[in-house]
This record gives sequence, structure tokens and C-alpha cells, in this order.
Amino acid sequence: MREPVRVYIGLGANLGDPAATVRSAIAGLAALPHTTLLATSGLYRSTPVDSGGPDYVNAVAALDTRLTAPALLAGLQAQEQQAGRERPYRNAPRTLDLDLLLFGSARIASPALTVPHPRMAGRAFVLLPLAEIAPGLVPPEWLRAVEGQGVWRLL
Ligand code: PH2
Ligand code: MG
Ligand code: MG
Repeated sequence: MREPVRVYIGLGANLGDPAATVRSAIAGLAALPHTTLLATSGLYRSTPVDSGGPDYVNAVAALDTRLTAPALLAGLQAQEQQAGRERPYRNAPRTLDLDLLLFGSARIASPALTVPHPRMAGRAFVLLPLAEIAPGLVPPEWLRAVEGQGVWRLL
């Protein structure tokens, strides 16, 4: 059996009942095979970035998994489908988005998957929840660079 790898998943939703969807998606992550849910950030409300529609709800989860990156990605995509995800165009509003942000120290550049997530460094809706559960992974200058993006932690 493979050794577990520490991974971070970004969750986002802005259609339907986004807070409820993100909460049940966290439960879905905990139920993935060969995977342990270690930590979840609070929920954050955020204004859409390069996207439209209502405000998003975002969060980040930390997992240990023995799944390979492609197997984990398939599990995430299955959960997006189950939540009714449609992809009419790039960055369209969505019921659920589950992004593989980090997979241990792996660098992956395949047609299906790029890790680390190529846009995470510029997005407050990823960095603030990530810094909440893994402050050592988020350089202070990254946080300074996204100050002023509209992101609010929900109670
Ligand atoms: N996701 C995007 C594009 N823009 N904006 C916010 N606030 N939150 C997101 O999760 C988000 C976005 C692409 O996945
Ligand atoms: Mg995304
Ligand atoms: Mg995505």
C-alpha cells in the first residue's frame, strides 16, 4: 500500500444553497476511500473572481490519502457531478467546484491536472482558508498581494 500523502482541496460553490453544498462536500471528502479528513477551514463568502453570479462560499480541506492523484481527481469530479455541476463555459457559476490545490510536494502537469493549482497564489478565496489550516504553506507576501479582494469568513 502507498504511503499517505497530505493533500489540500479547495471547495467553492455559488449556485443553489452553497453553504449547505460545501458542508456536505466536506462530508463527502471524509468518505473517500483510503482517505482521512484532517482539518477544514471555516466557510468564507467571496465575490466572484473572473466569474459571475452570486457570491461564492469557499473553504479548504486537508486530507491524508493513499489514493493516486488521478484517482483522487476522479473522486472529486464524481462529487461535483453528484452535486449537479454543469460546465456551460469557463468559470461559469457552479453548484460545486472541488480543486486539488496541493498533492504532497508533487508537481503534476498532465492534460487533466495541474498541481500545485496554477491560480491559487493570486486568489484570496483560496489563500485565506488555506492559511487558516496550514499557515506555513502561505507566504505572507502572497497574503499581502491579495488584500482587498472581497473575502469574509462566515461564523
Ligand atoms: N472559482 C473560480 C473562479 N472564480 N471566485 C470565487 N470567489 N470563488 C471561487 O471558488 C471561484 C471564483 C474558478 O474555479
Ligand atoms: Mg476552481
Ligand atoms: Mg475546478
